[in-house]
Amino acid sequence: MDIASTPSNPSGNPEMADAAFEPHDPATIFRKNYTPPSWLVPEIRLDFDLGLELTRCVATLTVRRNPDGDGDQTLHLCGDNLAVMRLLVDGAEAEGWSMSGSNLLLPLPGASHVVTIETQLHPATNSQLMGLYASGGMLCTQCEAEGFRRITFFPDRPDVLSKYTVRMEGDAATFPVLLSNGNLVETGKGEAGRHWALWDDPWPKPSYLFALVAGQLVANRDTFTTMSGRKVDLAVWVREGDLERTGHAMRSLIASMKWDEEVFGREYDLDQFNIVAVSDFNMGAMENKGLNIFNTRYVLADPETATDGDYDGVEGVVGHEYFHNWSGNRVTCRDWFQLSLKEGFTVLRDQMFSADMGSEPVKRIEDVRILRAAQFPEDSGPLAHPIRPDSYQEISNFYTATVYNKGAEVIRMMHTLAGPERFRKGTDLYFDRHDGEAATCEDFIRAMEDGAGLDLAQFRLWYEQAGTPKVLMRSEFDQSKGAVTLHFEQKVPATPGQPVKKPMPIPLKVALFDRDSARHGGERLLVIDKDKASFTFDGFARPPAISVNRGFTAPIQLEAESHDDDLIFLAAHDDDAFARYEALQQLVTRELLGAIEHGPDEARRGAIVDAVGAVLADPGIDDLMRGELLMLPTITFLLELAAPADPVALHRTRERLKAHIGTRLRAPLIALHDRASAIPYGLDAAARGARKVKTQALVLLAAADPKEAAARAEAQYRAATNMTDRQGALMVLAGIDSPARSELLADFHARFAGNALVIDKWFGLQAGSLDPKVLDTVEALARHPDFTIKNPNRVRSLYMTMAGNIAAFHDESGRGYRMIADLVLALDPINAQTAARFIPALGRWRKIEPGRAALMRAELERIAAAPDLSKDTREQVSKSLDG
Ligand code: B3K
Ligand code: ZN
Repeated sequence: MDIASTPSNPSGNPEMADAAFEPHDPATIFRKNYTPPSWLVPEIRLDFDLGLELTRCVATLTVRRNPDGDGDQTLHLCGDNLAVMRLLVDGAEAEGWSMSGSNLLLPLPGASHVVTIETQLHPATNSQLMGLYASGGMLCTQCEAEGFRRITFFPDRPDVLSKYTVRMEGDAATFPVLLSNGNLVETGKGEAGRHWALWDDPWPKPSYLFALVAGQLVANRDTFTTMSGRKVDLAVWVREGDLERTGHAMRSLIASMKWDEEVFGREYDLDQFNIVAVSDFNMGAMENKGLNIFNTRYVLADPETATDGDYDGVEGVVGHEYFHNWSGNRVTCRDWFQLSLKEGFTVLRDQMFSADMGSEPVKRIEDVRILRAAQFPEDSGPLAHPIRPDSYQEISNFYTATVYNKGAEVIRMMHTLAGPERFRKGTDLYFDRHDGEAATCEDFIRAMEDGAGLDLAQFRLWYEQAGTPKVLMRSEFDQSKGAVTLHFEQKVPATPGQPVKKPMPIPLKVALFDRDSARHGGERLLVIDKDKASFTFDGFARPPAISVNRGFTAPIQLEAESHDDDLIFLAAHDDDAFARYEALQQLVTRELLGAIEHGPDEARRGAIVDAVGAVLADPGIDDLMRGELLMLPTITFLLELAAPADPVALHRTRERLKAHIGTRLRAPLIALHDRASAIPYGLDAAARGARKVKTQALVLLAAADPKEAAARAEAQYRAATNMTDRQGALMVLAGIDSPARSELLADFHARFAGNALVIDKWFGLQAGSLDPKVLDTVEALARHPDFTIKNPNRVRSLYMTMAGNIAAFHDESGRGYRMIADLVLALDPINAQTAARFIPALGRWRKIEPGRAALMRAELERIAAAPDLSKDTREQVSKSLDG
């Protein structure tokens, strides 16, 4: 049977869908089954005797029966990979306790007790990087979501909030710096070269926000005085030698603290704020209270080793983690189904922050590009889930683009509906009402209703329903009345477990342009809240050009019945920068999807060349925006519209269009490259924009004339004073067969030997290249002495980059799929969280033509057949096969 034409989701078979989502599988946890904890832990003291090989932990829990609980006399303590070394209740040997799987059950007679638990940890062999682990000779922790249970037995759920006191003791030479959450209270010297530190965090917090760091670190220190006059000591801790690369992170932190005061009225609440950079880390960073732990990638930056994109990443992630201090820490989540409460909201906050720090329209375009490339495919695939999921097997699999980025879009729609002032009233009320609590998405919605004065009854569907709504729009012009009517129709697609959907409220900003004056009579906000809706506007002598979803007010797929002329007009004249970008993207999308079916449309290609030519020539467009306008839509986005399709054919069609543009616009592209190359390095928008267009020009020129572009890229590389220019040049060169390619790749490696983040780039440049031999290269790189499967950054730089390289991953032989499956099987026992992140690439098989889809499925089945798969990978694989 044609595999790609089997039902792509349970909509074809609702009975099966129901069966799959009922609570038969004991491993599945359901949102509807939430019950409050039976026991609370108002206070916990942790005493650590630190060692890389062996750390001893004594946890002293003050436990109290929860008056709102179910009265269960047994204290349920989660554990993972832990043995009980000692267990006391109120100072005496505990009795009657038992293990249930890896969890500890302790019956307690009274209403409050003190429970003491001793555990032993082995940080050096903790390759999962969850709980307490060793990284480069230091000790650090990662507890979200369920890592604290790898440190001690505890009710490891976000609605149990405790005040933490932490005492750490260890060898002073191995661990000169001892950090934990809150404020440092006391330090002292022990015997035999040991020392200790006592930390106290006055703010009750869930266990996922606990953190500890011990090691040889140096700090970039500064201070920040909050709006009420509290002086906060700031420190960014890194390994010696990295100190000079911490300035941008510190500046970003100070800017974030100030911005959150000004825009959201949020003030910091401790005397200290510490950031620590760690090179072995499963994700970007972690918002532990007062002690953020970061992947080095989002801390270290200097012009020589970090690109402008890296600088933006540091600023955005530093902001994101800092903003969690309120949206996540002061108000936390009741359970993990509410994850988007903190993540969606915090992503929106970091997006607004970055927009304010740089260019608002450019930031919006970047955010929408990420949404379309990462979230839309997720929402239309087997792993689709609402921003507030109903069930999960492994919560680590739900740190997704849906929960984060679509979650941000949903709150952004509230912002659009309310306007900035009323939105702020809503957030103020939310923070006031729920400060110190573990809240739900419903709490947030209610605060928005009460504070911002919105009616969100139907809007709640955005939290419940998965799937990207499709909105069809056509217009009708009545000459006699001079009126135009816009007809909208919305369809929310079926997704696994949700075969039938209800219409949602979709806010669309719209403007109607008079074609002669290129003006419109004001932007309007339309809300489409039924299956079908029509809106009439009069006062038009002839049909206006219609600009819809300006600023991308709703996260939808819009299919507008429009002529190329409309898009050409809007690409040239729309006064909303996003809409202008969007019109050009749509024109290109139309051309690419048409070309794959029946060859290029000469008239449309001509119009695209003219539009791009205008973008190159227009002095009213700044270079940062120009760089965006020069990028063609991604293949992942096109696959959403064309599926099931041959991705390599799409890729080639896209390359041909790039070549066509590069050929026709050779002279202005060369002029642009020359102009931009003359602008000296700086971090200002003009200089950054120049670097952006420099590489975009090279990309188009390389598609047209690789030989000529190789010479230009080589010159750019050799003249480079910074990583943006160097990486851009090498990125282009890596796809062109020329003697300079190997020479400069070798130069790059030698120049940055020992700098892990730059060596990651070196792997990525090769794994992402347009070179037809890229799979041979990846295989060879996996044997390179610098490659290690134990470091997530390195694994991602080689394999995630390859999985995103369309021509390589979708190689007709299936070799790309096989390499990813081999990686998953090798990585799963070492680092399950990182391994599971590779499954969605193979899980997209339904979007791919039948031949390749069968090969992708076969690899998923090979993974599924492996014994002892982690819960993480097992959930993703089985859903990808069945969902
Ligand atoms: N809250 C963390 C993510 C933790 C992921 C655990 N698997 C980072 C962030 O979103 O800020
Ligand atoms: Zn976050």
